[in-house]
Amino acid sequence: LGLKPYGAVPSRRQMDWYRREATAFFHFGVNTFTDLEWGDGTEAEKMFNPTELDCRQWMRVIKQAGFTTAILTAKHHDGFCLWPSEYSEHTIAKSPYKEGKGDVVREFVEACHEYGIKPGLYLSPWDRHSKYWGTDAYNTYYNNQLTELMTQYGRIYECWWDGAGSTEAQYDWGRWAYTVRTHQPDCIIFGSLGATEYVEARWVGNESGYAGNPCWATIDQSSLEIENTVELNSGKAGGNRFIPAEVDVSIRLGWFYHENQDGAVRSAENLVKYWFESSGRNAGILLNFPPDRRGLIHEIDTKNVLNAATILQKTFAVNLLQGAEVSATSEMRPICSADKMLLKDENLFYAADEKDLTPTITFMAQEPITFNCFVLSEVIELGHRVRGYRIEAKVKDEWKVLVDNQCIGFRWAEYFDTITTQEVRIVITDAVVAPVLRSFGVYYKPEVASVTKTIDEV
Ligand code: IPT
Repeated sequence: LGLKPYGAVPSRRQMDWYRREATAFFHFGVNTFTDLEWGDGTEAEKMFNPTELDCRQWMRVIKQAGFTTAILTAKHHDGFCLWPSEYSEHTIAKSPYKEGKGDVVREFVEACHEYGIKPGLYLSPWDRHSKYWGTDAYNTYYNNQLTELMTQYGRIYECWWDGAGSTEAQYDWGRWAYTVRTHQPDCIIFGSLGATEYVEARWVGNESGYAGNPCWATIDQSSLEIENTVELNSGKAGGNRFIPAEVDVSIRLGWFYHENQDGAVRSAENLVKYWFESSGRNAGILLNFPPDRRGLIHEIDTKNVLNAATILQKTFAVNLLQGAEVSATSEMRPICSADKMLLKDENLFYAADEKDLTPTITFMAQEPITFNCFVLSEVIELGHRVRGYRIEAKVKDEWKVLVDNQCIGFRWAEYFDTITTQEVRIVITDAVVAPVLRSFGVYYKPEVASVTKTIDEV
């Protein structure tokens, strides 16, 4: 076809990461029992004692809510290890849980496998317990723990390097990245600060649950290095690295469970908004569920996330443009004709004529349709090519602008006031090379209130 990639493009691992779509985060450890967010490392191991721990319950909930991947805090900043690390005395082996024979990392990974969820692990670089932290010996200590996690628990899909507490630290990131790469060919590295040379997914610059508009997957290496939160949020068109954003946020106020935050759980409505502002903005979902002192996802969290998932499933069940007549001001016929955008097969897509940077693609539905959101995808494997576009609907013979945007990427989705029309078009207003678009759909998102009553308390 002669379609050449433009600029920085995703790796095979990053495409797998995009396609995994939604990852659940589990913050669990001594903080769950001390009611803290950041333990200082002096917590007694005997504090850790979940009474009904069941990682399978976690998996049932997230699976039903449409997640494909899950990440567990194997060790948070307090240094307490949820697995019996050979290299530390501050571990689950000294806790009353299963009389010191427990291994939550193992339980987690086994539950993942049982439910077809891909496991990932968080191992905090900042360690407030280890006497080695802040010295060169810590590089070996951390590397040993990382090696345990990367070699004893099967295939791991994401390694999460939290930058918190590590601004001044001098770590041997290259050695740690080498450990991940050697043992885990499918493992994406999330990270920041000194690790930027090795990271494949970036922080989105906030913990409030939204990517920027735009949110380019490209960004400059220099912005990553200084952790420029504005650029982390929006990326940079033409940036020299392809490092897509991951939107980590908690379903509750805190990352860890606190009973007094049972009233501060994101509502289904809020979670739907989160989907649009992360997954719908060319970024990854990383939604945290803090297991409680029983070791279970709390009932309120379960109910809200399942209600949100139901809304999203209902919304995207039918593309209202199915069966529409598609035309474009230019198209690479026959292989990349514009009608390919309505086919589910991701190997079929639309490409504008090589010389046409500003095509318009028009969709004429068989009858008037009523919708309030759209989803548009670029063939991101070929790079961010589009730099500006509008979505318009014909109303009473006039084209009405629904959205006027810059970025598409793996997926761009947005909702707006409900509109009824028979004709919709995508007007590409700016591109650096001829646009290549994978799919387009318009949908009707029901009110959250319409489903909340149909789901029983779990
Ligand atoms: C913040 C870190 O500074 C950043 O590097 C990244 O790890 C981020 O957390 C992940 O959410 S620290 C937080 C208190 C904002």
